[in-house]
Amino acid sequence: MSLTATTSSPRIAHLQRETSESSIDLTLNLDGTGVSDIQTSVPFYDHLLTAFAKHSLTDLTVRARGDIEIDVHHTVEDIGIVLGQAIRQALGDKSGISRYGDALVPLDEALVQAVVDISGRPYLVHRGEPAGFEFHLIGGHFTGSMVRHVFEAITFNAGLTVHITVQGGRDPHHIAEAEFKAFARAFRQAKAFDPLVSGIPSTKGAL
Ligand SMILES: [Mn+2]
Repeated sequence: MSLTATTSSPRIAHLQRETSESSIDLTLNLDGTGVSDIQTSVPFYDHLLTAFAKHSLTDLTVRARGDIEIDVHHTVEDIGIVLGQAIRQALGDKSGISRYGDALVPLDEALVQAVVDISGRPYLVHRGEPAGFEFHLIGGHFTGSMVRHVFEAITFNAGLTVHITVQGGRDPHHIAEAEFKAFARAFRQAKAFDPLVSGIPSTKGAL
């Protein structure tokens, strides 16, 4: 059994994306310590991505500008797309990883479960946000509906199967933050190298 394939190349990605709606520069290291430097021009999103980096032990640098004078939507979604693409690229062939992860994370009254499968098959099941959550402007600028939209963007572009279930919660800030923390913790497990795994953890031989 050889483990060399699992650590042969650094799991790092640097992507730039420029459109008429946003300009994004993102660097990610899946084997980091959770250090982040995030300036998206959307303050609450900076908060969420900082939490993701910290709790997934992913080093993450993001510089983004966008047409936030219209709405934060384009900038927030586009960063989700680039983050997903960077995750997929950095994961490489997925040799030696655990593949699955799950977490149940509270933030005061909010409680969120996240389950991640680094499957290569994009699928998001997202449920349980309380009625009206999608219309709330968190911090006065971040629309609640964008939380699911970001997970759609990450999941579809990274090739992950993700189930996120909000089990309880009242405060929109708590709920959104707990969703990102739960996803981060589950992803941390899934991307981690498992010393008992040799090669790609799939009966198909590919993920
Ligand atoms: Mn959209």
